[in-house]
Amino acid sequence: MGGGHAWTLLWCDAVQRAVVFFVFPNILESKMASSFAASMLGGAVPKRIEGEFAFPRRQRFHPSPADWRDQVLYFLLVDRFSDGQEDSRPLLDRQNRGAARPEGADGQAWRWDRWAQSGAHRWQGGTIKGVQSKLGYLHDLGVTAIWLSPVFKQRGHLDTFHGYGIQNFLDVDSRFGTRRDLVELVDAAHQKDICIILDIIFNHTGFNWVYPGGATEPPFKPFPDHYAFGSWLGRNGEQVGSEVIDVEQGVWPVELQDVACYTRAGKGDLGAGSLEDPHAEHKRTDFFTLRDLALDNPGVLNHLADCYKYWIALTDCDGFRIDTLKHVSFEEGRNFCGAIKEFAANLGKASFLLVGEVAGGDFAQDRFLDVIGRNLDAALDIGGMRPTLQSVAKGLTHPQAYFDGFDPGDAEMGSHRNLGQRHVSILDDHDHVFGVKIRFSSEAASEQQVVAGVAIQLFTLGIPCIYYGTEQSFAGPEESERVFLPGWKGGDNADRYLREAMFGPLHPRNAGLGGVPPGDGLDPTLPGFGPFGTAGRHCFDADFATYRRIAALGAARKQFPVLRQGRQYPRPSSVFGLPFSLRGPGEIVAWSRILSDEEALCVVNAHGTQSRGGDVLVDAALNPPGSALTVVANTAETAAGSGVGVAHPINSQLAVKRLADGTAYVEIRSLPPSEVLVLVNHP
Ligand SMILES: [Ca+2]
Repeated sequence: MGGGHAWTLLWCDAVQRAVVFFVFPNILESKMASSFAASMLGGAVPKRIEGEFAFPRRQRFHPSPADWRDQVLYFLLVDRFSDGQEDSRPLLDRQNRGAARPEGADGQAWRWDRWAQSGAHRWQGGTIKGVQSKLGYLHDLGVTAIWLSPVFKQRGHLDTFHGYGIQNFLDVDSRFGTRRDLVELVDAAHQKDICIILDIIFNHTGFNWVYPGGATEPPFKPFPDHYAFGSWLGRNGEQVGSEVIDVEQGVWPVELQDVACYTRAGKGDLGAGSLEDPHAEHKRTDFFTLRDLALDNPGVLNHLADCYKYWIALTDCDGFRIDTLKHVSFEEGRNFCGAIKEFAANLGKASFLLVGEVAGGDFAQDRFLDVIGRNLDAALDIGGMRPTLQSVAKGLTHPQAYFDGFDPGDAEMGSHRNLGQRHVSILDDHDHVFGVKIRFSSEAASEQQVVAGVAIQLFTLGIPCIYYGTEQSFAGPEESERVFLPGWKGGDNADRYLREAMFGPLHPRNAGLGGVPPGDGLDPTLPGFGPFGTAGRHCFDADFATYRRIAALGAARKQFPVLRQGRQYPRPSSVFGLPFSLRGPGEIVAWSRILSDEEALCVVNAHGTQSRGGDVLVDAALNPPGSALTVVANTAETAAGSGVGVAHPINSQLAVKRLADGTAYVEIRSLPPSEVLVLVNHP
């Protein structure tokens, strides 16, 4: 086809779209979804994954990003992020939290046990439409990809707001919205150059059946022993026998109603057995009441892979975060990931992202990346490095401990981290598999200290992921109130405190079926699980200083490829003329990224309450005599709103100086606590 002809077609298409947009905006919207999506959304949710419909091939889908190192991920729990109704409630006044602790429906004063109960056991009301309403907020923060917690249909009678207990693998939970909502979210996100990553589970299903005698968590039976099947559960969790009749019973699609799909080994130890053993206890056990899938039985793995191909084809999403990957065998992991990658590639999504959650530490992450190879793009870096990153940013640990983690010859995960694209860096998340289950800011020296941690994520090797609420310095209730909180820093449901509802509902949904739409389903007897121990106030504050600091750092990262793709060099520094060295905890943490002839120097003050400075080494060859570095980001200036009186204001230059032996350095002075500087040699 000649170029001119193609151009004419393109031009006609553009004009047609413009006309359609102004005259019939809704038609354009539906045109943008694939024909597969249009046909799927026009009918009921499929009951079978095999044979009921045909998958699309080579249609026009959104291409995946060329290089995921360029992306900034944002992880949110759909139930806890936004309901899109923030206009109906005020922004939280952080200085006056008492005003956002209303008395209960019974006239009793605010009670911490009720707030905590709401957070542990109730859906709060966040929706997919709510996420869509915050795309502008996330875009301006610098987010380029959103990782949604699982959106698939859960059991109506259970309060699995986290989404990891699936009852129907082909439908969206009605508490989150509809399949159409998800398709529209992906489309709207793509229009803002934001990717969507879905969180998927193929190791287990929800609590959809019981063992014989109604047993829920019988003791583990080692391979090849297993239990007989008991009964499917019905709409209310009642036993309905061995046959599934309607869509609220048992599990869907139909293929998963074959009891041979389940390992049925009971409840074992999630850490027991060798990683290398496909029949190890940690691979065969149920996840408490969540039922382990027997992926080694013929057909089961294909059914699961097909369910998730359906979501790629339907929504045009850009990647998957794969839950509990450690609990499937290497071979099953490799086969599943290969099937997904090839399907996506055939739709034109050649770098569809697969990120694995491999619990159990750096060694396990490393092994899965090695064994699955190119079909597993990256692992979540949730082992030893997450607490190390936190501790370095707080000035409690020597930065060497962090940078050593990139050593290909020494550290587990080092050879993968050193590639920059094989790990997703995590400062906080919803689980904190290692470490105390409180957010970074809960025990920080200041509101802005979390920015030091995010800066290290954004500017060192890896794909950074920001956990929702980080940009608002979420910390839970003030210290004086924490003594009243059940499970704070340990005990039952301690992870609730990692999961505040950012949109600040006044009340949670009703428990069980009473909270399932239709109907508003709110429970007036409990407060909503709002941020900082409040209810009825949202916390989407784009003027908040932490948000603005992170946005400024994200903008610098977007502008300079060297900050995303450059090689990484920890930088020694010197004070008072002492020898250059990688300085200890609570001093400045400095490193350079180098790409071609460009050097970017990143400096973080790891001291939480005092200013810090030093002479920081830079590359002598890239910064010849007479040259200077230019400041391109200064979080202290961003927070103040002006460079007046701020050391090293944005666009100012620092001369590169030299020792007699030729060592090149710049003089960083008076960097305030937890603030960040970025300098480049080619602005
Ligand atoms: Ca398993």
